[in-house]
Amino acid sequence: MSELVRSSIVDRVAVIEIDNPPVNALSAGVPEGLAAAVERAQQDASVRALVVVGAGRTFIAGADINELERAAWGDDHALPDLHGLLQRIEDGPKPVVMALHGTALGGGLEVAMAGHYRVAVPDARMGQPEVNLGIIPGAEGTQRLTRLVGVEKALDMCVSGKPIAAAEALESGLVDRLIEGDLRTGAAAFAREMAVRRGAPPKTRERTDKLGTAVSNAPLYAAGRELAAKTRRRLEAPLAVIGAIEAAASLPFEEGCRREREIFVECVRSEQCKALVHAFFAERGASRVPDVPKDTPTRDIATVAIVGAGTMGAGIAMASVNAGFRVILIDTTERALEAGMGTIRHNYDSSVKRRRFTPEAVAERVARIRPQVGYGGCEAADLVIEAVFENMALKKQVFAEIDAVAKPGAVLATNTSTLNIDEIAAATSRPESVVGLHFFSPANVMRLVEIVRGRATGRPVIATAMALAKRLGKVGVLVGNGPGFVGNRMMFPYMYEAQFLVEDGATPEQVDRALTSWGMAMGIFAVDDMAGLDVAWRVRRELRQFADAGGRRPLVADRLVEAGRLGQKTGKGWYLYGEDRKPQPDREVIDLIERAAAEAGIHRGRFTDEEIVERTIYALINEGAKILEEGLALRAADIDVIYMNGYGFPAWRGGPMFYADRVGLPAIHAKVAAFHREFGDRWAPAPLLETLATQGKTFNAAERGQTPS
Ligand code: T1G
Repeated sequence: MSELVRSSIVDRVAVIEIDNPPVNALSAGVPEGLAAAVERAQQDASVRALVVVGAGRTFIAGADINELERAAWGDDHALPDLHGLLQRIEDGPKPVVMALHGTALGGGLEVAMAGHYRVAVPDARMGQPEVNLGIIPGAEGTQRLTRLVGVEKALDMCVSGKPIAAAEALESGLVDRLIEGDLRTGAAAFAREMAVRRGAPPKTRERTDKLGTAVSNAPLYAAGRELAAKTRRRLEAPLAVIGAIEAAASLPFEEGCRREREIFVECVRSEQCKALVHAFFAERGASRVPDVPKDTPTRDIATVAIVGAGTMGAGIAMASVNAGFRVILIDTTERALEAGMGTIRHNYDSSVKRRRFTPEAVAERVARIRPQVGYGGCEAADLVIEAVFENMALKKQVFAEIDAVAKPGAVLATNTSTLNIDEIAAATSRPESVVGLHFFSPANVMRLVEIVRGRATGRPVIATAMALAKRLGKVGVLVGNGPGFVGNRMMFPYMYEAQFLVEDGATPEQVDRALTSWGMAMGIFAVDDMAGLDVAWRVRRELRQFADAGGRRPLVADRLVEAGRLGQKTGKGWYLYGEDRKPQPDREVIDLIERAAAEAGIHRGRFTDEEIVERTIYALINEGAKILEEGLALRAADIDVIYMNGYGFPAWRGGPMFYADRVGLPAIHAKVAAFHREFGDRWAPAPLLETLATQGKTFNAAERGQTPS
């Protein structure tokens, strides 16, 4: 018998334990082992009831996504098919109790729903997250969930993909009882209770009481579609899953299952599934650093000092207290501190309004932030994060001050988004303790943290930064120390190309619309306005961008800054902003663009959306290829993770490098080479792009796996 599934009999209850670390996924061997164990227990005369439980930290977290990935790329043998297992569980004469802890997700929840009863510990969570992988539940989940919780709740869970808490599962009928104390003991006791009930144990598939009628369900489907269109823009699976739920409510079980299967298989083969599965593994792969193994010792962090109470510092303070840390928030004046604490309170107030936090939880968090002028008490901090203005001289001064007060062993981090970490580290006596932690704004919301490795950054410091990102609920991606690191370095050519397009005849609005309809969360001009035009302006100076007079310089951005149009914060930038903060096109800007173009003798033309997307997105890809070649990113997938989590790149396109792979590098290269001929050196194809295109390879298969320098 497979060791993936173990059985024991305790007081006439067979306890079947699935043991497939780390998350008990239904990898090959698990469904077979489970089916055999169930069969044996059903036939064993000494057994009266069955309990199925997960070993380790969780119940089954779903089908094995490695197998799903193979299926997505065309291997039909890898398509999960759990029908036989589910039928065997449900049809047995003795009650089967599914005992849930950790997360019962996807195929895990589907297995659980085939059981006759479900019990759970109070902190267990259950969900059908398949839509996040571009698919729908593929093991009769849409059919059984709809029967257990009704159409409305099933729609909500399957469209959002969000798991629900055990208490909610109990209330909605997904779970029959919560078990306080030891799960196995409680589940076995429950199973014995159920074993003495008369008649065959209840089969989920035979339930019809919550299915509603065509008339009562119609508005629910309509609302589901509206929700999917609004919250899961451009994703196919959340819409597709509604079709499967409709089938559950309107067709006999077997027919509904067939319909679900058809939709499931169609989704598995989709482009979006490939991209989203890539995104799943890319995110988890990002924490692997070849020369910093998982067992590298990390430094303990309990207290975080943050220097600078501006928007960034305030956001980082919130992320830190949300993760349970104590925070010392430092600035040079009481006024700056008051403003920072004001931002924090304002943000938390809106979380309370949205019911994300209770007022008590917020009060407790705010109380863990100690605002103060100066570094007093800073020697208690395990981690100091500098979040001051993006100016090298200032950062050096702050680091010298931090160095003088921080305790030995403290991690010293800079939140610079573009500047040289080594130069900053050199202002201290301990460059091995210095690392970049490039948070994205708003730092309490955005998931990405670029972890910047300086020349001297120690391995334990990198391991600590990686662990910290995870503790903050963020994705940390290690990047090398080059101007703009990875994300911003790629963004500049993308942003400037958009500005050139505007000088050449497009409008900011047209460019932004082309990008958002292609899938970007925001257009680049709206992004620039949100960040503040002065940010890029300062970077242009600090990094001496365009110091080389040979290249094409953007003509408009500096003039907007000089005119005081700094973006949203001044009510105008590329766009005009009213109370609602929605960007409105501004004739003044168009006039300015037209004047600048005329003065420079630029002939203005028209562009299709496709041309706009190629000029901007291909600029991103070409720069990504250079970064990869220079070793500033460890792998193409890391660049994808950065763009999907920090720059609003659509996950269903898998990130810029994955997208390029899917378009085909020969086609991308040909276009970049054509732009090179047309526009000159800024479009010189990255040598890596050229090589891979010629060899018929892809970025993601050609991972370099070397340490960023
Ligand atoms: N298959 C394979 N590997 C998985 C996995 C899975 N389902 N889930 C997690 N892992 C690996 C992950 O790659 C990582 O590996 C390690 O486990 C820890 O994960 C038929 C077809 C369960 C909440 O979508 O949401 O069922 O990097 O770092 O933060 O309808 O993992 O260490 O080598 O994320 O504690 C549906 C996906 C599948 C659940 C744990 N299920 N997983 O979070 O750890 S499709 C899902 C998660 C399906 C059916 C369909 C989370 C987690 P490594 P981690 P974590």
